[in-house]
Amino acid sequence: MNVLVSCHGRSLDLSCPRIMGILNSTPDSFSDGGRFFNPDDGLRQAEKMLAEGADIIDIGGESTRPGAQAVSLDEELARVIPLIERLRAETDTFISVDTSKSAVMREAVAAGADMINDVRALREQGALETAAALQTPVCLMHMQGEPRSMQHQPEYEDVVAEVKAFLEARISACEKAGILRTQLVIDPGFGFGKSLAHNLVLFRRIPDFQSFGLPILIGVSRKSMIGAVLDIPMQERMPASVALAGLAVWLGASIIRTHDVRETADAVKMCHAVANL
Ligand code: PT1
Repeated sequence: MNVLVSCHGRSLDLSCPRIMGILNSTPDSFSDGGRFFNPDDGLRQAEKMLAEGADIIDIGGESTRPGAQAVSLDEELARVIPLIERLRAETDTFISVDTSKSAVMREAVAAGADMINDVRALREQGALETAAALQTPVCLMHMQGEPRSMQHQPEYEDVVAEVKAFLEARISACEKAGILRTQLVIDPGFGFGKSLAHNLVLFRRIPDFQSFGLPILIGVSRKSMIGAVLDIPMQERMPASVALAGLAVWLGASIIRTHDVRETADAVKMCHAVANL
C-alpha cells in the first residue's frame, strides 16, 4: 500500500501520511460572490497550499456538504477544467478531481488530473468503466443517501460493519472492472449520511479499516461533527480539525483532506513521528 502512480506517471509515496489541500470552485467559494470562479484566484490558493506543505490538491466543482443541490455537467466542467489546466501548467503537484461524473473524470484527467476522488465511489452511470479506462488512482468514499437529504435521518444497525461492507463491495466492483487494487484508496465518509454518534464511532474505529490493506483518506476539516461537539461556527473549527487530523494519523490514516494545510501538516508530521519511532 505504498505508492500511488497516476496515468501521467506522477507518483505519490504513502510511506508517510500526506496532506490533501481542498480547492473549492463551488459558489460558496467564489471570491466575487458571482457566477464565475476565477481560475487565477484558484491558482493562487493552490500555490499557497503547496507552499504550506500540501502533497495533493483536490479540485471539486460540486458541493457535497449537507443540503447541497446537484450541479449540471456543464457547470461542473466550467468550474473545474480551467483550474486543473492552469494548475497543471504551473506546477508538478499531484492533482485530485473531486467528482462523481464520468465526463468530468475523463476531461479532468485529460487536463492533467492524477487521481479521482469520488464521494459516490464510482456508482454513477459510466463512472466505473471510465475510471478503469483512465488507469489512475481512485478514492472510494462511503455515503448513505445523497448530499441534499443525507443528514435527515441517517440509520445504521452497525455503522462500522455497514461502511466496511459497502467499501468491500465497491473494491470488488473496481477489481472486476479492471482497476488495480493498488490504485485504490478508501474513505469512511465523515458527515455523509451519519449522525454525530455514527461519526464518532467511525473515527474511533479507523484502525478497523486497515484490514483492507489500502490507504485510508480522512476528511473531517471544519465539518459539522466538530460544530456539534463544540457548538462553534465553521470559521472557528480549525484547532479541533487539526486535533482530529493528528488522531487520524495515529489511528492509521494515510491522507488527510484539509482546508488548513500548514497547521494540519505540522500536526500530522508530529503525530507520525511519535507513532513511527
Ligand atoms: C471527504 C470529503 C470529500 N468531504 C473525500 N472527499 C467533502 N474523499 C468533499 C459537514 O458535516 O470527507 N472525503 N469531498 C465535503 N463534504 C462535506 C460533508 C462537508 C459534510 C461538510 C460536512 O459539515
